Amino acid sequence: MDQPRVLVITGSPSDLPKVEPCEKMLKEMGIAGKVVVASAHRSPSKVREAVKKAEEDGVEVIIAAAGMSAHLPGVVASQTNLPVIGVPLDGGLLGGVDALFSIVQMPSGIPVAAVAVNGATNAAILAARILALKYHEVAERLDKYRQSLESGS
Ligand code: RP5
Repeated sequence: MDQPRVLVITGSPSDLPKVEPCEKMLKEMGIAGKVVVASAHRSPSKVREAVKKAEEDGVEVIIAAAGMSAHLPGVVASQTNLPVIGVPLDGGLLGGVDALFSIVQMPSGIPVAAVAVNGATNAAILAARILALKYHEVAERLDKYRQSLESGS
């Protein structure tokens, strides 16, 4: 069966606990989310390989999370036409504002959709909203999720 797929790429093993809510929400939405650790600065060739493999595997949205000087989402977006959602992570002296500005301030031509600092859950929901345009089951799960927010459950 044609399953919706997302690549979650993050800059360091130290980011993984902050990325977990994203994995959880993707699962709730019935989306396959593969997590890869690769740094735009320390392992750029691994980033390139992960993006290429994602395209080959039929991934339709990429979520890229990083802290500090967070170039990862922008670098990923420079290598693909897939929509990229950037998640700024806190850590370091500037508490995530550094990562937020790094992700949001993309030059014209290479967009990255940004969520809040540590907004991993919203990144997954935004990915689900994109995939819901094609996958009816994801749209149904999103409806159910919004209803659960309204009813407070
Ligand atoms: C960024 O630098 C990573 O995304 C991480 O948030 C931050 C610190 O990385 P480590 O020094 O903990 O590996 O590239």
